[in-house]
Amino acid sequence: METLQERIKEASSLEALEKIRVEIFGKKGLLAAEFAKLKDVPGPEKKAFAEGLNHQKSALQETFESTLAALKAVALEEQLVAETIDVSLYGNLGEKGALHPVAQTMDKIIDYFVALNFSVETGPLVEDDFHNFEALNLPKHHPARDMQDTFYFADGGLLRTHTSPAQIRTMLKEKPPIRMIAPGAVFRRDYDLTHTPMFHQVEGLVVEEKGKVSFANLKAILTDFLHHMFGDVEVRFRPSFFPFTEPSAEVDISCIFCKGSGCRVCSHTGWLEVLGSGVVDPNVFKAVGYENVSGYAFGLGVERFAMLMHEIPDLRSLFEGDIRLLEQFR
Ligand code: 2U9
Repeated sequence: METLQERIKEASSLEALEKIRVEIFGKKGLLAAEFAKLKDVPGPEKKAFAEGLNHQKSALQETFESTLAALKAVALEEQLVAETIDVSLYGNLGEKGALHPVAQTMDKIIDYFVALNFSVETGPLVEDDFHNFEALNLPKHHPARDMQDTFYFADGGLLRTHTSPAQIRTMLKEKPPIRMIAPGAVFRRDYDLTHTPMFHQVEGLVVEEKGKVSFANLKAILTDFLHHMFGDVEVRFRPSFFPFTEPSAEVDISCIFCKGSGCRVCSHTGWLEVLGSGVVDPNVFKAVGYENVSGYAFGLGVERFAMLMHEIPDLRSLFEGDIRLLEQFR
């Protein structure tokens, strides 16, 4: 029986102890077998035999209980260590946000011109007739001033239809030379697949002493700029007309989707129109009091650039705030 005491004490886990319990105290266990012998013990010895057995049984039970308590304490300690919560650890930080694709595109455009020492100028969104139209060689009855295109306020003020008034304000405030870009929101009464009532432009303006800059400089800088934005593309200049530039050109790149062989995006022409540009019309310089200067200017729609760079088919999806679209630009 001494060895049974030891076996109980040496149980290394609750499972091991349970096995020993069944072995000793179970219905078919060692104690039950000992008690069964009682019936064969001769009458006079029965009492002493039973007392001896009961004594051993309670001694074994006592050892069992204390061992059980000790093993339970160890198990609890192990569980507590395993389940410890370290409150100093970082929690789940969630997912990182990102700039909106229009902001990312705007930054890439601005980075190019800042590297070439252009200043970045801004102006008010609510403008007046002079800065938005008159000074840009868009006289009183020019069709671009139509109520169809422009948001007017009751007092004659308006939401700027391009960022050009920022160039006018800069020229009125500073002397040449000017090397500037004007990024920002503009407003037009338009809404379909490729037009929203608010969109973003970046316009550029360079003004130097007369004769120092020409269409050749414009062509060189815009070609390099389009390579910065779209990589290895063909660039072509097409004659066009803008009231504020003369001569004027629209600038195309070879279609970035079909590489110029013709597809739906480029209407099977192989070319995508991406910029307007030209040599600044003398009437614009006259309006701001500049004399003996030459200059060139250009303009682009940022959303159109973002759509082409990321193959976004519907302009309106850029303004819906759908997280599934935005998640793709992290
Ligand atoms: C001044 C003088 C000239 C800016 C220019 C364009 C051509 C042009 C469009 C591109 C797509 C507008 O966003 S868009 O719809 N812009 O084609 N912009 S020349 O010319 C200026 C600006 C300011 C003082």
